[in-house]
Amino acid sequence: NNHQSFVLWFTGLSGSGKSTMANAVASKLFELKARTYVLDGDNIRHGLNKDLGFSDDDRKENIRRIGEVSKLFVDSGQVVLTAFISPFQEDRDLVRELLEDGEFIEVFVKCPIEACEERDPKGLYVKARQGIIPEFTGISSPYEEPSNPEIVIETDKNSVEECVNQVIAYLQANELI
Ligand code: GGZ
Repeated sequence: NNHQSFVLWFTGLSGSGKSTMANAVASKLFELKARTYVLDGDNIRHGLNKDLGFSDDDRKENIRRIGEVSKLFVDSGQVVLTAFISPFQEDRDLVRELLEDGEFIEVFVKCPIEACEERDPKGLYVKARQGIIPEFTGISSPYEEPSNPEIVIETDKNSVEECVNQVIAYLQANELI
């Protein structure tokens, strides 16, 4: 174990590739002997945050709790990778402020909504367009693009491997791993 503790905070639309990227980067970091943990909807929204929905207030509280949990993992010496839409700049900034300087690495998973909607792996965009799912990010609920992210990966232009390499290169250049 010869690495810093930090959070890679992946933010982007539904279907942009946040979970795919967080897991792919975690695998690479595991090979590099880093201790990693991925927080995503599966282990947070189904457990700790199962009382929360998708109103603006609930999303805010979702991100606040995830920020606090991330801080605990960082305190325990881990590399945390989070994969949540986290649509509001203010909420992402609050997590940044919770952590020490340099511990919060905002990764904008940039992918045009047209491409996300084309992928629609769970059929959610179709349901959102039909109004069956209300307050859907990018359709009927806002997504605020990061104003100053540490890393931007473009999942419609580059392969998963290329995007992973981009993140790893950032971490090495900043002597975090
Ligand atoms: C956005 C929704 C919604 C609404 C359910 N809006 O693509 P997915 O399915 O697997 O990821 C989305 C996930 C978003 O949860 P987050 O915790 O990341 O959101 S936030 O950070 O805004 O709190 C999507 C599914 O939940 N989902 N309803 N209305 N995404």
